[in-house]
Amino acid sequence: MLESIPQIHSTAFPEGFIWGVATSAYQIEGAAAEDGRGASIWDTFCRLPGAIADGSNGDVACEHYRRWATDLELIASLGVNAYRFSVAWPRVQPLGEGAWNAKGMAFYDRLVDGLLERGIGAHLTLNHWDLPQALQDKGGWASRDTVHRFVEYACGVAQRLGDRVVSITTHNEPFVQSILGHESGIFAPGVRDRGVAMQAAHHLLLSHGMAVQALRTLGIRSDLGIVLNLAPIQAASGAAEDRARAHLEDGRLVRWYMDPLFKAAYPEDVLAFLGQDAPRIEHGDMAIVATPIDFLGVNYYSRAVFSASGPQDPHDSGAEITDMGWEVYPEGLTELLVRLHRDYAIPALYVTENGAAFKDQLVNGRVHDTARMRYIANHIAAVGKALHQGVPLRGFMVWSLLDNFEWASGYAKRFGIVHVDYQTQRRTLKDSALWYQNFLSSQPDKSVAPDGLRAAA
Ligand code: IFM
Repeated sequence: MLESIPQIHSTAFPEGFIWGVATSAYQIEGAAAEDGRGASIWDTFCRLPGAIADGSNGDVACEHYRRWATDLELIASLGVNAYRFSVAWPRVQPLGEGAWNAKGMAFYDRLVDGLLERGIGAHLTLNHWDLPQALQDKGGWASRDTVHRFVEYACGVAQRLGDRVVSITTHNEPFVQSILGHESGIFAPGVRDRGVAMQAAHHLLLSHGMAVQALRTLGIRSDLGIVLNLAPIQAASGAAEDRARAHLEDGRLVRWYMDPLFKAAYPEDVLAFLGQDAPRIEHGDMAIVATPIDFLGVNYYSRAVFSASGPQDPHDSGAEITDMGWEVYPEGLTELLVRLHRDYAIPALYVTENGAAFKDQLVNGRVHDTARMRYIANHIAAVGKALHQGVPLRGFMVWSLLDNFEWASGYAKRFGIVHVDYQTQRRTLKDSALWYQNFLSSQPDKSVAPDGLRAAA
C-alpha cells in the first residue's frame, strides 16, 4: 500500500516551517490526585454514569506526568521542532483562583526546559477543557466572573513560563467547550441549554481577548493566539433550503468565532437564529474579543455536509471513514485555509491538530497503520497546496503524539502515531510515526532559537 502514500515535495515547505505533535493535559497526564492537583470538570463528568463510552476517566491515562522525560525522548526521536501541550489549570491553581500549586507549576517548568534542551519549541495551551471544578461550582464559563479568573491564571502561567515558550494559545476549541459542553451536554460539564452555551461561548472569547491584552501588558514575548475547530460546511444539494441550512451551520461553527475575533461582531444571521438564546454582551466586549493576535490555530479533521433536515451521514458519501465516523476529506483542509485567508485578515495560521483514529493492531512490535499514514500525508499535501495559494501558514502539528483518553469515547479510539499499551504503558512507534520521522528528515532547517521563542532565522 506504500505506493498510495503521496510523495510530498520538500520544496513545498519553507525553511523554519514548524512541524509538531500535539497532546493535551487531561488526555495524557494521569496523576489526577498527585502533588496537590485540584479536580477539573472532566474528573467530575467522567463519574457520571454513561457519560464515557467505556466508563473510563483520565486518572491514569498515559501516565505522562510521571513519564514526561522519556516521552520527551520519544518526541525528539521524531525530528519535530514543536510540541503542543496544555497546562492543566487545576494542577497549577487547584481552585482556579487564589493559591498556586508550586509542584504543579514545577512540572511544566521541567517540561519546557526539557523541550528546549532537545531543541524543540514549546507551544503552550492554557485551556484545553479542564476547568477547575471549583469554578464550575460558581457557574463555570457561563459566569462572567470566570473570565477574570482565567486572565489571572493566564498571567500566572505566562509569568512563569512565557520566557521560554514559542506560543501561548488561550483556548482550544471554544465551540466544543460551549456547544458540546453546554448545549448537547455530551462533554463536561454536561449542561443542556442553548442560552447557557452561547453565554459560555461569549465568555470564552472575551476571556481570550482580555488575557491577550494582559499578557501584552506584562511584556510576554511569546506569540499569542487561539485555536478553533473548523470545517467546510457544504450543502447537500443546490436547493435553497439545503444551502440555507449549510450557511447557518457555517455561522454556528465558523463565523460565530471568526467574525468576533477578526471583525469584532457576531454574525447577524446567527444572532437572529438564536433569538432569546443570544448571549448578554456588555459595552466594549466586542473590541476586547477582537484584540489583535499573532496567530490562529486551526484544528481540522473533516468536512460536514448539511441538508435542510440535518447533517448527512458520511457513510453515504462512499468515502473512507475513520473510527470516529468522520469522512476522510483532505481537500477540505485546503479549501478551509484558503477561505479563512480570503475572508479574514489573519496574520499567521497553524494547523494545530490533524490526525485520525483507526482500529490499530499491535503485532510483533509493529502497528501497520497505513490508513493513518495516508491520512496525515494527504493532509500535509493539502497544507502545501494552501501555502502555494498564498495562505500564511507557519506550521502543522499531528494529533496526536500518543494514543490517549478521547473524551466521551474513552480509550477505545486511538489517535496516536505512537501506540500506548495501557496495561504496561509501553510506547511503540506506529508506521505513521516512522513515516512522519522519515518525511521530517527531508525537511529544510527546523532549528529553534536557544531561548525557544522562535524558529532560528
Ligand atoms: O482529542 C481531541 C482533542 O482534544 C481536541 N480536538 C479533537 C481531538 C480528536 O477528537
